[in-house]
Amino acid sequence: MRALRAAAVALVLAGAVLGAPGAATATGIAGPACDFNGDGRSDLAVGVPGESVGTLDSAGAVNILYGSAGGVTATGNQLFHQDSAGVDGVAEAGDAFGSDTACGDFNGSGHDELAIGIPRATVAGNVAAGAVAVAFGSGLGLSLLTSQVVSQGTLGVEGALEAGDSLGYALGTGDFDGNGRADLAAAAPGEAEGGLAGSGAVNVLYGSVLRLLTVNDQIFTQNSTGIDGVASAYDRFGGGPGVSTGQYRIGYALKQRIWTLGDRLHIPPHLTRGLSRTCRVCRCVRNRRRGHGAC
Ligand SMILES: [Ca+2]
Ligand SMILES: [Ca+2]
Ligand SMILES: [Ca+2]
Ligand SMILES: [Ca+2]
Repeated sequence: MRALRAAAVALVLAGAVLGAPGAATATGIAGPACDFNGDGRSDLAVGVPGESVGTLDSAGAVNILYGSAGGVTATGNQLFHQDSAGVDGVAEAGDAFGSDTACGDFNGSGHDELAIGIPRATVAGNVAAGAVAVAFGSGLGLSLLTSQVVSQGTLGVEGALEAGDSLGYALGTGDFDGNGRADLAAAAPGEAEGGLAGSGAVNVLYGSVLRLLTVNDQIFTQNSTGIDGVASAYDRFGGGPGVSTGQYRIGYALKQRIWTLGDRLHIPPHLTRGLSRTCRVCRCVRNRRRGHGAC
């Protein structure tokens, strides 16, 4: 059973379950299956991880646009960030709220919820440990007044809270146990499985009548029992391509071996031998501007 669940997680995170109810690709745009207000029309959530909140650069935000008879409309649109009323935690520069989003009806209410990745959030002093905020759907649209924020520091959630985990870097949803309520897969590609820096992990949390459960959840790495592959340092299991991490947009191809921690860009020395640190960062930015999406 665990192996089957892991396979489902990988498919959703790869954006391969297109068209499944509530599923969203790992692009930072949740849609088209999301219906937050239950009116039968899909709604759109657009992550803006580089958005400034006040003077806080790249604290991040999400724009919510609703469907109408004429298509997507600005009427009733919403803007969420971590300082919005009802959201646990506070916005901080570089949090990258909205780096990825995914929707699903976690509580079976008939209104989809929106999960929002905050991969660079500092949690209990752990820089870029990351978290996921959930805004709940209602007849009036998404509401943060009953929002839920989960991290690896949340009581019951699998995995140790550590700096650089980057939980929420990529999100996926699906009904993994087939009980009619959507479940959430949240990648933590910076997880250090068995001390292997950046080998990566995926947390899976299940829906319930009220909200996502923080018990009976799971965590998968390439070293999990029955999982093919072997966890190695910087594998970045769960780190899909083309997802913003705030200041840098880096294609996390498997084995690319480049990752971010806090506000710094880390590149293993053997990849950059002979280059100054400035050159390494410039090369990264230049490649991004050329549309390579990678350093
Ligand atoms: Ca709708
Ligand atoms: Ca719901
Ligand atoms: Ca961890
Ligand atoms: Ca379920």
